[in-house]
Amino acid sequence: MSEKSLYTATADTQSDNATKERPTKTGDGGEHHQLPDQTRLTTAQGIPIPDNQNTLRAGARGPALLEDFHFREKMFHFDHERIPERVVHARGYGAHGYFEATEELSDLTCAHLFQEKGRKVPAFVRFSTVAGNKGSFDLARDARGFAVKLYTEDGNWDIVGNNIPVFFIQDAMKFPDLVHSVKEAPDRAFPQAQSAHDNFWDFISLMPEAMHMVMWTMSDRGIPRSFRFMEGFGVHTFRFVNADGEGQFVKFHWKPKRGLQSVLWNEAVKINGADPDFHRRDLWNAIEAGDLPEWELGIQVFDDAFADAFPFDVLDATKLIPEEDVPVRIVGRLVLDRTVDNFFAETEQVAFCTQNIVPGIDFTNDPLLQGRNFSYLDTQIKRLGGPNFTHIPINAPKCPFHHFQQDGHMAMHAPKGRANYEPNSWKEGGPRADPDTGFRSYPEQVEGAKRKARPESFNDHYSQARQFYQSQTPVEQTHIADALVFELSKVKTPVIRDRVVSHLLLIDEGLANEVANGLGMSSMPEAATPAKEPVENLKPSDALSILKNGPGNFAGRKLGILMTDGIDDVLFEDLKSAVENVGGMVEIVAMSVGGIVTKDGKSVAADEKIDGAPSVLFDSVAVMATEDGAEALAAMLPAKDFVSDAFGHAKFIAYTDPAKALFEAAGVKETDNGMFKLSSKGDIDGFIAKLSELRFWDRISDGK
Ligand code: HDE
Repeated sequence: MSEKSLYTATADTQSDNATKERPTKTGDGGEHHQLPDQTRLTTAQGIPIPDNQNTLRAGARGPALLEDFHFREKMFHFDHERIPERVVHARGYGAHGYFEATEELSDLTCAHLFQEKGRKVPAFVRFSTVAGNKGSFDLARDARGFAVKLYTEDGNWDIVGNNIPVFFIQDAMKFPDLVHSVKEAPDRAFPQAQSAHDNFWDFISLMPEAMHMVMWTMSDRGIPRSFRFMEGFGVHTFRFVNADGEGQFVKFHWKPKRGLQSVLWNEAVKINGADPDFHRRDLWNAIEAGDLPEWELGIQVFDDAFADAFPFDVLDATKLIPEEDVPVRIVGRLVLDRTVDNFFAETEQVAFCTQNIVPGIDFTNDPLLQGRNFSYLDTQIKRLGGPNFTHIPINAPKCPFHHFQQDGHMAMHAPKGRANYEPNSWKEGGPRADPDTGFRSYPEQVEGAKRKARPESFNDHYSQARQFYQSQTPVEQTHIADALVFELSKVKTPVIRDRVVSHLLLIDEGLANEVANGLGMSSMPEAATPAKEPVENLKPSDALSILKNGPGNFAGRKLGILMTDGIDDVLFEDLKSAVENVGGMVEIVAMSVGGIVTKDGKSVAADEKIDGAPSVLFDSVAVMATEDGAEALAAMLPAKDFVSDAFGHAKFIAYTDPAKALFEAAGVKETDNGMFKLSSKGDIDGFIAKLSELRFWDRISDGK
């Protein structure tokens, strides 16, 4: 084969991108097209590339030549594409948006963005799981990161929070141990993205301070339906500082506009198989569809007198302040309105640092927060390769900034002139510190003996865990017990299970009994010895329950309609528009992705083939089938799973009468009040009205 024919054949067999390649001068009188700059493929040095398919060789079948600078540059760059993933929160998903102050707060803080109602600043948010690696699945039972970067006019303010308001540990010293214990074991490198294993529970059972957060992660908060339907919390107590230098304590809350919602554990397990990207896809699709995710910013503000009287230490990140004690005041809103252009450049390279605060905000002495202030800056140097990560557009402030920092790896801002120190006496001498507007720390008095110690005020590890458990609905309490039984059943060492139950006895005896029974324990271990006797009488707090804070509507949720050929056009159109009218989305599932043909002969394309869209991906389902259609579906396992799972997961279900054959084949013999036969517009209205409750819990009275 001649060199020329080999070249042509290869170029012709390329995929889309490559076939766009134009013929180039081949030295045999072939055409030479000069492409416009933006479409001409070049090396990173800008040198035009004639052929992106073949290495430079000595003869078509000869050895590759080292002088092929194009090949070497391309491969060198590819070899270096990965940067270290985050040690924790490796799997995450981000989006752009804005924050708008809905209150003026100048009495509380001099933070620029709160000086005027309506002030807006750009924002970038990254949600994440904690334990899993970058390629792990979305529905792990885990806390979720909720990290917000606000590009204010006084610099970047990062609120690096979670969807759970308390943390496992009280002192940053224990963080590496906590994370080692929950991540895959170092010898076997599994299990991935889960806490259901010996190492985690071994550590936790030896760290009673973790019990409160364990209640949260074992609750439905650990398996959110979507990032859009979860709360965010700053966790630590921070300070607001006003222009007169007066300080108040503050805790930050993000409240989702669409209300709270979680999935069931049995769904989570199946979603991870059906769509490991369930959460990121959900966020992307919602923004692309214009259904913009939104949260309100709430603050709990309190003074030293409250802090002194509160039964727990406000510097202890394993405790929260119930909303009933200090109401949450809504002062702003966060809207996500733009997906990223490039995942790596934005979501992967974004560098959140708890130390990024602005004038008007300050830290407190929470020992967890103080440790984080070191860790985040330190980790960015490793991850992003040097001290100039603030030059990356996603991390750069959007307000003016001037300093004398210079050089280093990948420096992008080259200062001009000779003044690179201060003070100097040059005419163009550069920026100077401003005592009036510069960041000032709250002038807190500090004293004490230098020692490694935990204050006694951090000693009660069980009271708020109990309060959390007792604030849940019976369905939610059952989920917590089930989650504990599931996780501890994966623990192979009986003494670890015993130790966990010995702590549960101090939280709630009923819960401890349920878990012990679920584990088949022959005898109850003795209760653990608490560092401090728990308080029995904390009032339950409704704000801690998801089910008590549901959306009350179906907006932003998804109905999956499993359809067959020959269905009634009017009924289908009515159902679809009824869901859309309440702000919901509809996805069509059929036996083939080509879709179906209605009774009137109209083609309806499917979004998914039945095998790829189990009912766990939807908030509610409908089955619209003819007799023949139902018979065909009844012979398909994924279709039977579709309905039996929807039924088992307490979903509201609509169906056309002939579809009953499918339900029967799937073992759903009886209909109940959560199932709606559709034959008229009135039936549809009844179904839609019920959807606002999201689930028909009565169907699974034991909550499983
Ligand atoms: Fe983090 N945490 N953390 N963390 N954390 C990181 O920073 C750390 C803690 C949180 O989307 C790391 O850039 C220490 C609490 C979020 O990029 C690292 C301690 C809370 C994210 C780190 C904590 C968080 C991180 C890993 C104990 C909730 C993801 C890579 C003192 C309030 C941010 C990175 C993103 C990420 C350290 C505890 C939330 C290693 C030492 C408490 C949302 O710096």
